[in-house]
Amino acid sequence: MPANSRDTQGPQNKDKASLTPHRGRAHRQLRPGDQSQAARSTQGRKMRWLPLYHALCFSLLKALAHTVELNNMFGQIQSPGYPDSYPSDSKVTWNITVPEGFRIKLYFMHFNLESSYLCEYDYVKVETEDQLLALFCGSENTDTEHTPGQEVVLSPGSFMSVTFQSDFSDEERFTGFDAHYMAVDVDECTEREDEELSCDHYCHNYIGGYYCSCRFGYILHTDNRTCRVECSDNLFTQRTGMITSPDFPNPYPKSSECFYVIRLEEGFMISLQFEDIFDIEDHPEVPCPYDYIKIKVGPKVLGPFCGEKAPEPIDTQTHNVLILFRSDNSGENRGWKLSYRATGKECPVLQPPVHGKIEPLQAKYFFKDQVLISCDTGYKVLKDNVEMDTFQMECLKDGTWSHRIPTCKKTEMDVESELESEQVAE
Ligand SMILES: [Ca+2]
Ligand SMILES: [Ca+2]
Ligand SMILES: [Ca+2]
Repeated sequence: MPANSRDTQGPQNKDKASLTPHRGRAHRQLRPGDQSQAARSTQGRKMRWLPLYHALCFSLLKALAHTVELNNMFGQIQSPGYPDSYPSDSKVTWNITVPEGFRIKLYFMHFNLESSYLCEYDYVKVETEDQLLALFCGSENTDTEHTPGQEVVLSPGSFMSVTFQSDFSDEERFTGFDAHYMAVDVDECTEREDEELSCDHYCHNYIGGYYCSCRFGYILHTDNRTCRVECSDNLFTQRTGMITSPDFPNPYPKSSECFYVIRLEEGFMISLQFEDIFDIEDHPEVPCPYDYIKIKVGPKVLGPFCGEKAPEPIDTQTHNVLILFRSDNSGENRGWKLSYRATGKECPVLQPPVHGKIEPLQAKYFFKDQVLISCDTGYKVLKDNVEMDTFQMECLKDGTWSHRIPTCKKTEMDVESELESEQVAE
């Protein structure tokens, strides 16, 4: 504190000229249009009062230094004694606090303080908890000292502290200041630079706050900022299919947790193949800390997968696959696309029975494939001593056929008619 540091230096040092010989008064003498000649003529008077000053110094300072807490949405701040000249050795701090979502606007209608190099003597200081916003002194702007003029001081947050300090003397009469403050709305929608606080889709400003909303089809996350999608319930039961991240190939939604289940009958085995476009937010050192895909295959979990290189094709060897895709609350990445295919075990190649045929005729048969055995004209399918026109067989999950292949037997009627024709021939 400038006042206190000077107080400890003893009365003989109280003369302003001797306090800061290198930059204070000396600097002043170098400035054109300076009033140091007049100042020097008053020094003798100042010196005579120094012992009295010394005696009264601390008690006076204590009596005049105080803090005022202000919590209104607007108000007025004036130097002590305003509009009369302010007293020496006076220090007042006004702590202005407005509600969250507001900032404080401060401006001056009148300003007349003693001028000094870098405002060492009398000044008005505007600051936040950790930041100096403005330092004013004098009655006109110079290269090193500033008066507020028409300037408006805005606090970045909802707190501002204004301190008025006068030193132990004045070279003439100064009338102090008259300032006004008011709470003004923070437009969070246009001023937010921090991505962590800005709205994902739409931002709505109002006096004292703001809120976010989402595009059609999205749900506002409980963070009240990001927009997620409902994607926890995707079931695939076809033998082949295509799965993508939501909105693919546009950037996938934030703060979402998607589940995709591929569920087929036991005996099928699912293989997965990622497409070329693969873009999931990653980190150069930590494996997939933000967004990732995990694939649950039986008791095993594959992944997490992220980055720009798609995973190799995956042969899961199971008929149940769960895919989890998770995104965090930031970033723009295009996502992923995969195709899956379910295949069963292969059954042995079938030889058609003599005088019979197999439909459909394929080079290979797999689980769930069905064939129909039928016989040539004049023959019937004989299976377990039962004659029939056709017989159906199926390739089972373990890679065997449901039945042994039947035979084709000449029909009774045809045997008789054959005999008859033989007799006719004789
Ligand atoms: Ca002064
Ligand atoms: Ca606002
Ligand atoms: Ca992300």
